[in-house]
Amino acid sequence: MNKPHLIKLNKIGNSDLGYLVVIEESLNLPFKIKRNYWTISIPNNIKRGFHAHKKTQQILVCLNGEIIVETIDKDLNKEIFELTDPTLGLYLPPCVWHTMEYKNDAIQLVMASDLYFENDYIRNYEDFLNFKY
Ligand code: T46
Repeated sequence: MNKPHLIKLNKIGNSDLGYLVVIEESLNLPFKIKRNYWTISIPNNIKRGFHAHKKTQQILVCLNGEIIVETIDKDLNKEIFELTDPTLGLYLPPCVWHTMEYKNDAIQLVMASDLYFENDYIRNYEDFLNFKY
């Protein structure tokens, strides 16, 4: 599905010992991971993002706190995802304008299909609207 959507991740364990959450290519990941990154120490209510990617696909997981992700796809459909559950991954296909708002000591883990190339970013909204995918 080439739209932003939530993927339920496998949670293994029990309340006595705690849980382990798995994301694995053959099970629930629609691409091969080439890069992981995470954000830390983000002050409350800060918004980041404001860009789209030309090719990179990503899965975003909120490990702690809350992350409100606003997405706008190429058809200009807008969606809001309120991430508080670390067993959910938000799949972001290419060419989705996204903005993240961080709350309550949010920790974000991202798995990406490509290495970091600044050239893959569309950081200007007008350029996003004009980009031919
Ligand atoms: C995204 C959202 C969810 C690197 O040097 N290597 C990297 O792998 C990344 C991800 C970033 N950077 C540099 C580029 C900038 O100079 O780190 C700086 C901050 O990046 P940016 O302003 O793009 O950060 P966010 O939080 O707005 O966006 C990040 C990712 O960059 C982006 O791909 O989709 O998180």
